[in-house]
Amino acid sequence: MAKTVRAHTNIALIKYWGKADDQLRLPLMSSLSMTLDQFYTDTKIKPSTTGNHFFLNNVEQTGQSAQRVFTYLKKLQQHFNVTGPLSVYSTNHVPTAAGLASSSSAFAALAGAFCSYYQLDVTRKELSCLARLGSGSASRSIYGGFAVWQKGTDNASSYAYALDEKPQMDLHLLAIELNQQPKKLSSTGGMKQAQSSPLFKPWLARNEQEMAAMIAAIKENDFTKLGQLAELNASEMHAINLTAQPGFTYFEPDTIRAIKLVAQLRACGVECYYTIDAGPNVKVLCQLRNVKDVTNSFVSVFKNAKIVNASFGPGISCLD
Ligand code: 2P0
Repeated sequence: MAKTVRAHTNIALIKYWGKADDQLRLPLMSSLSMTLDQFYTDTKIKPSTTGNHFFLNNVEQTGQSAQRVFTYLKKLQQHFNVTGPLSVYSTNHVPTAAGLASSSSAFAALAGAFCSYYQLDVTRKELSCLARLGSGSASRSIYGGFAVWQKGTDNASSYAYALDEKPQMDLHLLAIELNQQPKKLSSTGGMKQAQSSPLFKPWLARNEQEMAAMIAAIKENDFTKLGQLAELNASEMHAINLTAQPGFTYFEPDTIRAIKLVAQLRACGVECYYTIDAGPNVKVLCQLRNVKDVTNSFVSVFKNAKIVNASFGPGISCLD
């Protein structure tokens, strides 16, 4: 019996922002993420007699998002030499209020649901590779806590592994929704364009060093180091976008205001750091004792901002 599979969203603290192979979604750099408890996708696959279907939150999808799912299913079917039309039922528990992208949890859950449907016995390492083929960041959503996606050199060697699934670190991520507009440039498009920046190669050359420093910060349970490294890495990624040829940015005026607010809070002794993905919204890293102060400060500056307090989430699981 096919099962419903749940995968949680992850946020990269060391970012994946460039592909070495578009088809296989092999990254140019290794990355490291925190899986979140608050945001997840549940997916189940059932047989179909009328071609492929994709239902998201009970609404049948057409157009690009459905096409991406069908292309991915075809790729997996070819890989495992199986056939047949499928109906995919997904529920996204990623509140639009959080402004978080959901492709990491979506493709991890879909890879898991596919394996459950065809009763394929795969390891988590293999599942991570399969999820990667749908969306790079999905490779990391197989695991809870902190996950590392080692870039690898081919389909078999580019997968994520669990660095620490039950971290002891006091770490919260406040997802601050400043802007609900859909982004104009996809991640796939943005990371391609970014490679034209003169800063891209030097950043790539620093990847190993940044990964090692972040892994050390996690092993030493050093929140300050983790926050500093995450903020620097995110700033580097966005500086690369600005200096691409032609340059672009995902920032909106409120993004800059949020960055300044984080700096002000720190100057006042409220330790917090930001990380920003391929969109205008900001995620703030802090410890439990500062969650209230950070939240209140953001609410007072951004009257309409929605804020979700997340911490470590679990790895992929079957629900029924
Ligand atoms: C990350 N992001 O490491 C980076 C940081 C956004 C900024 O992975 O093209 O949806 O499907 O492999 O995984 C978002 O990109 O990209 C992403 P594709 P994906 O989380």
